[in-house]
Amino acid sequence: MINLYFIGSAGSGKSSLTGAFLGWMQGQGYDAITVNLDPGIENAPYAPDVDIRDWIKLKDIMEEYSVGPNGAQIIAADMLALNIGEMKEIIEEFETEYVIFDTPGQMELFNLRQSGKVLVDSFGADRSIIGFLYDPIISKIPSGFITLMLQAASVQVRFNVPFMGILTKSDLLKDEERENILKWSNDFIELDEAIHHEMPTLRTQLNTEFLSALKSFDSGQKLFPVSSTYGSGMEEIYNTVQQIYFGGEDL
Ligand SMILES: Nc1nc2c(ncn2[C@@H]2O[C@H](COP(=O)(O)OP(=O)(O)O)[C@@H](O)[C@H]2O)c(=O)[nH]1
Ligand SMILES: [Mg+2]
Repeated sequence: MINLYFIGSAGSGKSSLTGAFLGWMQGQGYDAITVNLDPGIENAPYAPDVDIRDWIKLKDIMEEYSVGPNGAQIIAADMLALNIGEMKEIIEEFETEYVIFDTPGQMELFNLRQSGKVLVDSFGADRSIIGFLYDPIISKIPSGFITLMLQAASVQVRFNVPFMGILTKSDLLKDEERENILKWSNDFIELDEAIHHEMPTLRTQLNTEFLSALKSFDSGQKLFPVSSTYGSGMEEIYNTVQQIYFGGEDL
């Protein structure tokens, strides 16, 4: 069983990609289930097979602890750890090959709080892969792209599992914008030029050494453009996972 986690900033397209990738998997005749870990999800674009909302309801937390929606999200993130055992049992009953995890809307609730790490480890870090989502609107500006690379590196350090970078909503980008982003992800010298073009008087040491060190992470490797709206790029996600865990063999 493979656990695939989609992690990314709020609105980067995690839930949409969960639905689109599931749809693609099913279309190919592959067996997969989805797990929603976001207690605050609204209008989920897929029907989760396992849903954190069966255990944790933001409304209940807000009433019980007299907190607003943001406070409730934090408490909910910590409560996640309490339900891991039960959730794991239910997931195992499905006897499926692929479990696709949609993570909380606010990335730091999964990345920084202990429960996210505990969850990934409990479900088997050795059978996991993280798909880190690059929001296209942030990515098309060099400083935004570098910021996301830093976040991706932090996620990689945190979870210590195989990693792939995914450029979401690529249909929103002009061809030139998409090509630039992919170029930066492949070539830190291009990225160095781009950031100096954007900010001629940089106050930080975002030099080629820094960028090349950042690129040496798995998280600094090739990006895969996808569109959940058009269903493009799904096969590349699947192939990358297969490559990492089965040396490219099909299921
Ligand atoms: N054009 C376009 N919009 C998308 C795509 N994927 C997601 N969106 C939109 O981006 C917004 C945020 O998506 P969502 O999946 O909820 O992001 P999440 O917060 O990371 O789960 C929603 O309005 C989606 O309809 C895509 O591939 N193309
Ligand atoms: Mg979501």
